[in-house]
Amino acid sequence: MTENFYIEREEKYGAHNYHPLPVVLEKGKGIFLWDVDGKRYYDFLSAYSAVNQGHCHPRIIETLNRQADKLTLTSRAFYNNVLGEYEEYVCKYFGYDKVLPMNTGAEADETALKLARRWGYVHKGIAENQALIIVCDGNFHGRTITVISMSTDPDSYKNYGPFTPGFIKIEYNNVDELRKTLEKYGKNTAAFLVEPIQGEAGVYVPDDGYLKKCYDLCRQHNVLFIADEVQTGIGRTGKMLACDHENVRPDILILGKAISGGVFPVSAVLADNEIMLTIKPGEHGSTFGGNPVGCKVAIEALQVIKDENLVENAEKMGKIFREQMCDFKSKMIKLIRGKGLLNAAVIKPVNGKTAWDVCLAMRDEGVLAKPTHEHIIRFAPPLIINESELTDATNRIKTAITKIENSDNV
Ligand code: IF1
Repeated sequence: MTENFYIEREEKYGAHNYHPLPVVLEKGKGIFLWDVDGKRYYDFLSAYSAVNQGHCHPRIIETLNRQADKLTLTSRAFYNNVLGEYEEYVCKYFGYDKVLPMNTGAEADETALKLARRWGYVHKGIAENQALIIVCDGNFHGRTITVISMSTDPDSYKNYGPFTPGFIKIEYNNVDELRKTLEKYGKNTAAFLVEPIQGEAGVYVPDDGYLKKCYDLCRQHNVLFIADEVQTGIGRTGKMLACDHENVRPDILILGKAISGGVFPVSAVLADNEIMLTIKPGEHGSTFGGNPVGCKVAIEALQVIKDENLVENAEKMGKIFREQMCDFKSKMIKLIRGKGLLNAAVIKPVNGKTAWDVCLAMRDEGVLAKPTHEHIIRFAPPLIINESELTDATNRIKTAITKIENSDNV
């Protein structure tokens, strides 16, 4: 089978809701992926930061297989012998009273919004149906109707209305606007929801101190601080949580992606009792949420992060990556930014070649990454990458860019 066969079959039978880079993958191991022709690539996307532990991590896969052989799903109609083990593990791991297990990031965000509104009515005393949630321009929290109701990106929301009301959108990385908004609407505001680094916006890192100042403002106004760490959490930015960079402990913590090492859809919402116990039996849930396979996989994936010191490695390798990329003199690279191993290059088109062309050239050199917003390329390898691998990969990235800059076809 040629690559085109696979691509055309997807085109023919699959919805056209993505525009993948033309490469057809069939195998992954650690930091590497292989295509159907056996060509090897460095994975510099990690399935959007889900595969932090590396592809098909042997410990996680063994755990998956062992549990899959025994019990996969009970639903929450009954107890099982795994869910509680996971709940205790994840609560102690992140330091919260309770966890609410879901499957995808968007579902976890929805859950956090419900919890915040519920808390606003039950504990803060907001009048019925008046609760507000403050969100940031450029946010990305997923694809459901309520979640896209928070979006400021037309690609996400256009022609999907009518939208869920109750959101106030303010500028990201603008403490003053949050202060003014809280002064005006604080009484009816249940929560402020924020990504510690905006991923979809192009790995947009806010100023130092931003999260802490926002957190303090939320405290002053009795407003919950919710962190969406679906992409930034679990070591990606060089701390266990990106909020740890500023010693902020979110009132509600949203996790997904790497909590299972990219092996199984697992997401989680963590909070303390005052918030979590506002939801009573029958008032929220999911058939697959907290299933035994996902729970066992998540325990193992989280334990791998600690056992292999991946948080420290992400911090160290991230510094080296940014140094190596910043040393590289290129007309196309306007800026390198990021934290830990969540980084991006802002690309200036040269010879009519855009970020997409750079990603194609990188693919040809054996490195896979994906552009976002036409002029930004995200670089997010698995956190298990070592220095010599990183250096080899960045050299390939540089070769790709140099080839594009030297090509004269417009
Ligand atoms: C796609 C970006 C990454 C997320 C945050 C919740 C979710 C996501 C902070 C929802 C999902 C994804 C999904 C993905 C592209 C992607 C992404 F470019 F949009 F920003 F990772 F970089 N909160 N992010 O980043 O999680 O429901 O998908 O499990 O293909 O749409 P989900």
